[in-house]
Amino acid sequence: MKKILVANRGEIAIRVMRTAKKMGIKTVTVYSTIDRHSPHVKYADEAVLIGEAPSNQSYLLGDKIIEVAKAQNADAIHPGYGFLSENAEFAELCEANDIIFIGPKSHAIKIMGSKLAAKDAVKAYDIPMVPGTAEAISDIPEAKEIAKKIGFPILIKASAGGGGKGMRIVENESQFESQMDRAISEAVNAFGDGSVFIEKYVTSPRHIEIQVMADTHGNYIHLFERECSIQRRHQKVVEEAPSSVLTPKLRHEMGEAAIRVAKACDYIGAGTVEFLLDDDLNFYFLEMNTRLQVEHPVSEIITKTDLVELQIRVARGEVLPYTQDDIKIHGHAMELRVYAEDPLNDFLPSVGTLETYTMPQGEGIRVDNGFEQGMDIPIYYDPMISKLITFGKTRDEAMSLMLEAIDNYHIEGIETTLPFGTFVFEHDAFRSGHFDTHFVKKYYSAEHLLEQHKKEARIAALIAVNAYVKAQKLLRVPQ
Ligand code: MV4
Repeated sequence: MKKILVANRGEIAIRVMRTAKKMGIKTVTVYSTIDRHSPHVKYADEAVLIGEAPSNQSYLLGDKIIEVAKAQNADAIHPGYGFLSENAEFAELCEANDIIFIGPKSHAIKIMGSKLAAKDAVKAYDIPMVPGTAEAISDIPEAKEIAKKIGFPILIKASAGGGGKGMRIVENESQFESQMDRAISEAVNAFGDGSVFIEKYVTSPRHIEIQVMADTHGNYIHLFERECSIQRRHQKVVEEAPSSVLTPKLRHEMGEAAIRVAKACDYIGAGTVEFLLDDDLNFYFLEMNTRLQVEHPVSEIITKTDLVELQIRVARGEVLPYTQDDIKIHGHAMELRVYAEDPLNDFLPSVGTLETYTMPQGEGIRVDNGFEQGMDIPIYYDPMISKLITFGKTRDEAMSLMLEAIDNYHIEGIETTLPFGTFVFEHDAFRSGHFDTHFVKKYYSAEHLLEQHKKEARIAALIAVNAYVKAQKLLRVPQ
């Protein structure tokens, strides 16, 4: 593999190219008109303009990207996350054109893209599942009987849904029919597939996911867990590894279960198996993400691996260079997603120019970044600017470093989620590890940040008064 085309933008495009360069592989990337001056374009050995700003006229144009790959003699395509990364047809298109798709086979992408197909695929693999229906609901009265047996509240989920889309909680029996009708029509409208199923609603779960890696020779390993419970509206904001709640035994069991899920779909490459963990530390399989995830760096840090390098090596047909026993946990890593969003204004996208943009650096700090000072944040794409990652020997160390790093991250011109990060990393519930997926809803409001601002303003005022008094004293020195 001499040249890789990176079909993405921003921080992840740069992240992938960093490893390709390290491995002596040439890089080519694609870009839209609005990304003309983006760092990912400058960072690549070659860059090709593929279209206008909207993703469906650029980064989602599979045919065009294949054309570019052929014209530039790329041997492989890395899709990053989002865009074409979980598009089974694109993976097939690559193969049909003799280009290696750095990811799993389309077969695995297809299965895991449907929650019901995923449940069906893993059913012979002894994977713990939330009690519920295994097939699309066709008979509503029958489904209601099942719901009654499971016990309310229950959750209706769309098979084609994802990221929390197409879910409905049903609190009691009387709402069952109306919620079912709504869920089905929503699923038809949003996904063109009205298949829904029901599950017992786990009321205050933690979201724990396991990183897995598989090669083309039948070897599978897991790289432990990431705790991703701190999210708002299904958008993760803070992730960490390892989780502060898993025991070594539970960690082992979840790792083994994740590997079985990967085996169930003949997985190849880097993947993530998502689980819910309830109050009694029971875990249940949710879904598998068939891509490299945003939060992969925390796993890389604690396992001392380079997941992009492993993806590339596996894609070249190499045997995984590690067996399970080689993978150990070293220290603790935290990640904060830095979004161009205003935490004081319901996290609405904050557009504008990065008037000031300087990143923290030093021991225990990694920033996976896609922007630079003077650039505008385009409205066309995900508003994530960068990921701030810190690590230390202990969880406490990683958290202290994070607070310090946030203070040393200087962004002016737009609002960001950095102050929200301070709120999370100072919060007792987060610091003590006693939190679940309801953390943000339960504890956060804009008033908390305003309080924080007020405290800082008070301190600034005190410092100013102090300096003034000192200066006055100097001036009044007797002649
Ligand atoms: C659940 C659940 C509770 N019970 N399933 C949300 C996204 C999708 N991947 C699955 N999700 C959930 N499924 C049952 N049976 C709660 C959630 C959920 C959630 C899961 C992980 C992280 C954050 C979440 C926030 C709200 C709900």
